[in-house]
Amino acid sequence: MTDAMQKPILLTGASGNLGRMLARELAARGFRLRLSDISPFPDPLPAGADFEKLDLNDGVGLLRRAEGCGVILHFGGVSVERPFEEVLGPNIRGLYHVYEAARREGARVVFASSNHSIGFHERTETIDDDCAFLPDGFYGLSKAYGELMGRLYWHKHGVESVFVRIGSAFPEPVDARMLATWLSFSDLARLVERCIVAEKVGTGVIWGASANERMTWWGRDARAAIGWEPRDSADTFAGQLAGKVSGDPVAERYMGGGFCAIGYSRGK
Ligand code: 15L
Repeated sequence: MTDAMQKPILLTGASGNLGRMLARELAARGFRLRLSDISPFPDPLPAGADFEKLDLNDGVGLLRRAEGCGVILHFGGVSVERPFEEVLGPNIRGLYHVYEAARREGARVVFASSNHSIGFHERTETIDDDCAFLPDGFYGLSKAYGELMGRLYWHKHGVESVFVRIGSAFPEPVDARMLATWLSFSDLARLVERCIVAEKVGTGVIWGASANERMTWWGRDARAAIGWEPRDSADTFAGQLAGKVSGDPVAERYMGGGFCAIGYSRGK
């Protein structure tokens, strides 16, 4: 058992779809959770968890909330493409507050990064964890910034981070793109558990997708070091979803899908 396991774990974004699922799953595995979100927690509080309403813009509040924590699971912030001014506070300033709290506590950060940090890679490529950031919007840019922030805090302060570039974490895949990008809730919960308990992580990138046959886009990452392999697969949905494409040439060409097409003005 690592030191991190004996201390409470701060989960930001606890009231979001992934936060709620992680709160439930991690509490069931015996972790002591401190939940936070700008919105109220919509479920009954899991055993061993408490909740506090917290804006990621509130640096002092975050420092206080993280006191004594061994791990910060950072799932908070804007989670879709939005105008720059809306992304700035929660996703840029908020990340600084999270990393300052991690530095002060000597805590590990598990950052919910996204495929949208690399969304403008073409689907014909296979890219590794050291590929170029090619964000497909201000949201994806904030995720790339978060990964770089994590590297800064590792090299300067020894703060460990796992950057999980989540594909599409939903209860089920809903379109043809997700036959490649889908990450099941159960694979995500086991991944986050491994990120908490792994002895040493330094800084590592994980491609957050289940064992989908169509996932030819994402190659090498740090999963072996963390001790994680996905178990689920979107393949069983192929029959019903293979034809469910957007019809937009930009969305279909790039890994980020529809996010790439938002406000696209380059000429198709
Ligand atoms: C994300 O990063 C979003 O948070 C989520 O809503 C999905 O759009 C997902 O990416 C995706 O690319 O499917």
